[in-house]
Amino acid sequence: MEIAIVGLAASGKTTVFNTLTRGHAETGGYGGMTVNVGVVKVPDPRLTQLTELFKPKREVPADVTYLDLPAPPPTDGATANDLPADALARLRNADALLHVVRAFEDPAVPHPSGGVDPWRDLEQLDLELTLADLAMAEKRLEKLQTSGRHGTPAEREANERELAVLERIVPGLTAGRPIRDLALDDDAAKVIRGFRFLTEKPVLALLNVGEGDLASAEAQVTGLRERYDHRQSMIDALSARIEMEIGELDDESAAVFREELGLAESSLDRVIRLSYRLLGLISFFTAGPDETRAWTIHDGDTAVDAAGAIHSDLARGFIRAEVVACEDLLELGSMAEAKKAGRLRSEGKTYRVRDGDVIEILFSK
Ligand SMILES: Nc1nc2c(ncn2[C@@H]2O[C@H](COP(=O)(O)OP(=O)(O)O)[C@@H](O)[C@H]2O)c(=O)[nH]1
Ligand SMILES: [Mg+2]
Repeated sequence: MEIAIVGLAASGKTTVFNTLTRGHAETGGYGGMTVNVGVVKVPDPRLTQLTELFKPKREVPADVTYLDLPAPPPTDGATANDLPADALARLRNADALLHVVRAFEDPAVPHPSGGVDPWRDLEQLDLELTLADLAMAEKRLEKLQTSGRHGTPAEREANERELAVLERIVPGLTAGRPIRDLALDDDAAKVIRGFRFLTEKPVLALLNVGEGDLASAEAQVTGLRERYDHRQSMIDALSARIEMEIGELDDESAAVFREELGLAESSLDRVIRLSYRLLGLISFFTAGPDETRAWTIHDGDTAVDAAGAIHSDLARGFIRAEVVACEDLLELGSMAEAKKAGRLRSEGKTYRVRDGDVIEILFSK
């Protein structure tokens, strides 16, 4: 899973990136045009408990990659298209966008557009993303309209299908509507998958609130949620400055500090949890003497999909899956005990995997 951190200049993108990755990328300034990349292990207490039970040689958590992309210089009319080509390509490849929105006041960090106004900033960046998609969609649409009737019958048919989807998307984008709001069905989504449109990606907007404004953050979030009525979109808040400081403490001091501030969980845990929900992802586990491991699949995926996430050979030669819920296994203490208690189930190809299943795939080579 790859999540791109986007936002206007000086919104706190790099600070959020450092918080999530416990990194030390340079903040302030436009950071040149470098792209920061950080891989974060997904914290999961269930995996930790499985590891305590199985005492394997290694533990392999799921991971998430965060990208911190440079904002184009805040000149009038700069758009996402003004990103360097490699940064734009990485942005297009991301599975979701983490949109950092500035809500903190700090005279030492002037806001590029004057005063702090989260709603204006949220809309402004969305507009840039919409324009970037529109430019691409219109160009392709024109091309198809002029030369789409050439080629083999199969090519013409594919062009017709693409044309039909683009003809829906372009008016939407022109009216400022992100592609994800169109709720395209699977077939339509497949036709345009290659474009990697930016406004098709799920968005987690993170309000970066001031150190002293944590108490009022919830009200701000509620207000924005009401206005930002897009599909596959979530709004949350954090104080990136505080989270970065907490990240530099040892675990015990961090817990004390968190308690004092009334912060229930680390922003890393929270952002990851919300990202999973946003993307409709779940985890299943494999466990044995060699390793315990968390795997990421989509909610709705079947036992064969899970096998395929591990290795394509397992999907190809799939016989059946032995499945036990993680809580049952932890409670009963071993696979053998789970079996005795009738909690270990044999499931076929079409079994819909549940979050937290511990799975062993039986397959023929
Ligand atoms: N007071 C305050 N300053 C912040 C906060 N988050 C970021 N900053 C500062 O704002 C400036 C820009 O932050 P940076 O992360 O580089 O923003 P970016 O341009 O979006 O990557 C830096 O000087 C940060 O220290 C915050 O929550 N509170
Ligand atoms: Mg930055």
